[in-house]
Amino acid sequence: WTPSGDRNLQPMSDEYYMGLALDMARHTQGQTGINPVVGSVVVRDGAVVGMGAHLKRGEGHAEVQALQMAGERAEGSTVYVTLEPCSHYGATPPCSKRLIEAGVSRVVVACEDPNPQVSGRGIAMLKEAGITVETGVMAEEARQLNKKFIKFITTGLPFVTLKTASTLDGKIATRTGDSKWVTGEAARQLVHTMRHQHAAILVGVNTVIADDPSLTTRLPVPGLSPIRVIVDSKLRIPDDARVLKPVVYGDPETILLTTMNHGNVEKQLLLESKGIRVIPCGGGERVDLHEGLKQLALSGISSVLVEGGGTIGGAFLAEKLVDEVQLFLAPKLLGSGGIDSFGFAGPSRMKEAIALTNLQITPAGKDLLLTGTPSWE
Ligand code: AOF
Ligand code: ZN
Repeated sequence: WTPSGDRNLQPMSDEYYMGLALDMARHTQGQTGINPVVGSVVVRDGAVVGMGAHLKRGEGHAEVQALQMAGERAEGSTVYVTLEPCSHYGATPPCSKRLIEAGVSRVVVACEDPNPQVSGRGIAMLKEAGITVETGVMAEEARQLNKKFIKFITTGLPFVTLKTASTLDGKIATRTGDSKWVTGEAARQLVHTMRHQHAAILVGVNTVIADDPSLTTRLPVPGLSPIRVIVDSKLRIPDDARVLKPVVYGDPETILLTTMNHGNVEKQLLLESKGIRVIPCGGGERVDLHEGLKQLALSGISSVLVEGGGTIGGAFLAEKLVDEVQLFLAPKLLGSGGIDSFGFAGPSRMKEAIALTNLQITPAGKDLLLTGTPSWE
């Protein structure tokens, strides 16, 4: 939600309070695991009496946190919530029940919960109890904010973001392979923010061999580092690669996606003895990426940031596995011979090109960030 004009002078309305709830949800992106991000605001007699967000899977839901702050003032209040209150017993009891018990008068909901365990039942429970329920207030913003959760809960696959940083002519490195740096500092900070907001980061083994990246989140303030996933069909990863070392302390959070016949059992055992998970995906020459994503989802990973190089990004596109692209474009030209950002065999006809919709262009320092949704019809 980007306010237009003076942020201090927004007319008070349902959108005004929902905007605050959405802001709280937005700022917790990356920390709720497979759960959605949710914010809630309790308003009584024209004043905010409670605010809350769902902070972590297993902990209190947003409405419960907000109601707790409101205490007895929740009675007769209006509660704003960015996602339909739940109706099921999960890690916590149903929020709809809690709202009914608190005696609230009105509940304003941005969008329905796509979780099949809820989907409409929470709203129905509230209505049955005589509470006025309004839905669809800032629904599009709310759905956009939870696009990763929506994909995961409805398909059983993680949301896949493909990120690249290239020159205007689509090159990620020069003809000699030099790639430091394509984009500037502002763009690189946004990349680290993207890492914080994804459960896993994925690269091909060639990137590990060429650059030995650590794939951690590094920002001026501490951020959450994603689980590192390396696609390595023949287990060629160097033993001393940085991605095999722990992020801070404790178990290294690294997963290798490989093939059934990688032909290197000794290496697999060595990696596993270091706490690295090795998951065979398919019996072919290359890792079956669809199977890989399924395996990651089964491990509780609801979003994956694919960060290079050109071969892996191209493979994800060729397999139609990408939900969103984040393309950083540096105002530079490298000419022929450089490495392409998307190494897939292109189509022969222009009408078969992968079209991007929902295009957004944002300046990122001296560079541009172009966001789009590939249409796979
Ligand atoms: C809400 N408010 O703040 C959130 C909701 O395992 P649990 O108990 O945390 O339940 C997770 C499910 O609850 C999740 O898949 C989604 O359907 C809903 N999340 N619901 O009313 C919240 N985080
Ligand atoms: Zn709930």
